[in-house]
Amino acid sequence: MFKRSFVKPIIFILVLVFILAFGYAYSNGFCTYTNGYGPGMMYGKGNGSGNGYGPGMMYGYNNGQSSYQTIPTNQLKSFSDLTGNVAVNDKNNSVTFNDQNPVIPIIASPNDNAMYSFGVGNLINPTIIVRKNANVTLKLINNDDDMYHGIIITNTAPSYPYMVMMNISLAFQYSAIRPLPYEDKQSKLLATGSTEFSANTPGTYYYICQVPGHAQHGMYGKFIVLDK
Ligand SMILES: [Cu+2]
Repeated sequence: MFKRSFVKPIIFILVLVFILAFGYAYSNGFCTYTNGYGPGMMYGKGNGSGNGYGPGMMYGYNNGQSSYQTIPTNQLKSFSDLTGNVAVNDKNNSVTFNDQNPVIPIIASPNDNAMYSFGVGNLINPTIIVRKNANVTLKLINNDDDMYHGIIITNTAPSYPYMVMMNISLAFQYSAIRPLPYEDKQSKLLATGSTEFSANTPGTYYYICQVPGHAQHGMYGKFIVLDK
């Protein structure tokens, strides 16, 4: 008798605590990361930098390099031209950046046949290769006309689930660019963002789009850091 009378209240309290906890988490962006993304949250609120993603933009998180610029759509080609000591190998679909300070321009959704893809040079989702300790400048441009795209370099190998951000870790500090808006057709502008990081640990990594479902649909490629 004594025991039984406590069961219902305890269940009630547990349910209440759950609801409150969920509500709190939701109001704070649903979920915090503990795997190196810093203060970012899913459905991130940004950090007040006012960079136009608006509240509730999925997977917004900032690593201190969150702003984006726009360039005229007709400058896509010059933006994405490969510069420096670069070897493009279309036989094995790889691009090797031999410089110590490589600039890697990546096009999200390079054409209508490759919406869920990245383009580097004229290759689709190529293996990107850099030297050990390269100081990489990663530049992303979103050429899509109706989807956001971002990029993260991760240790986590495919395959990727729909909610990919919950299931990956960041390969290098700052090796990510938050999702960029799609083309502004009226003003003919494309959004670009960039980040810099040190490829300080040789190994095989992957670059992926963190927007839900995109990596699952194949929006990723290999990223290799050579050991010399
Ligand atoms: Cu994407």
